[in-house]
Amino acid sequence: MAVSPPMAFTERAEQLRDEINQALATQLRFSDNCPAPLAEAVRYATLGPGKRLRPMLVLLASESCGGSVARALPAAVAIEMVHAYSLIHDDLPAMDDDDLRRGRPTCHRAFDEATAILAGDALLSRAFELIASQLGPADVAVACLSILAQAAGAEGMVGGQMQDLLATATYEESENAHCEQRLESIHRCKTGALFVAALRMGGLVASASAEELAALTAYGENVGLAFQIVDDLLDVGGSEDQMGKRVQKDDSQGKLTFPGAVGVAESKARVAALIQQGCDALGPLGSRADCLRELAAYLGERNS
Ligand code: GRG
Repeated sequence: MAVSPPMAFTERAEQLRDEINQALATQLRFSDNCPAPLAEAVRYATLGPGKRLRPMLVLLASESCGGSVARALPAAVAIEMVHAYSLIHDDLPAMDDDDLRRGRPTCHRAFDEATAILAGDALLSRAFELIASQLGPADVAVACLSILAQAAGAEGMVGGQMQDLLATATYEESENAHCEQRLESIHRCKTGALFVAALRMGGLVASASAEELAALTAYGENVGLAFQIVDDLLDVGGSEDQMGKRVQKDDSQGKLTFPGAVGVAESKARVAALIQQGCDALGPLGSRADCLRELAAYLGERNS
């Protein structure tokens, strides 16, 4: 029997994105107990055009450890819900005060501020409800709940956001020597924690060994930081059309960024090194992790 060639990465990514989008839409159907404007705001903010990177990381991590997409899907959908909540809250006037997200008005602009806050809250709760009710077996579900809660909470994403607010409020040129360390810490919590959680949940669903989980974690730490440095670079050099959000905001808000701290050329060099280290870490997973390697390369070169 003829063996078909491996599916090109972009084709595979498209296929996974379709599956994620379908599952997200299904999981965001609410009963009549949910007020209609709240359901509408949740669906507006979540189902809009996003890259779906975090759920894709869950699914590819699972596959790279021999697991199936179907079993990992609840964890994938849950982490995208947490991500969507973070974007809604990050855009609020009390945070980044943004009007544009994914090329459309932000949730609080399309609805109102109170509805946007509640939409974020509802998404966060729905994420945990989904894992608890649809991921099995029970010990894996409990482990995933714990991983996601830690990554999203005060010592992860929410803590990173707080660190970011504090750094912006106190940042002065004279503190440059400490900038890099502070930046890495902010990025590892604010963005990196969810990347690592995605990979570890994917591994756990596929009954990964300790060695495989360590490989996925190291990949997530390196690629997560690279992703955020690219985000900083795109804020300097990208366009609003490409990014679907306002650019050149970091500098005008006095934010601590990698290009600001080490320059554009050094930031690009760090991205390349981190992507390489991330891919090298995948050694124990062999060729089953090729899609994760290709995803890392894409993340290093993305322009949106
Ligand atoms: C306010 C609870 C709370 C958390 C805020 C993660 C975060 C913390 C805020 C997100 C805002 C932001 C610009 C973070 C930095 C990089 C990032 C996470 C960008 C958006 O992620 P993408 O590019 O977005 O994966 P899409 O739209 O493709 O899903």
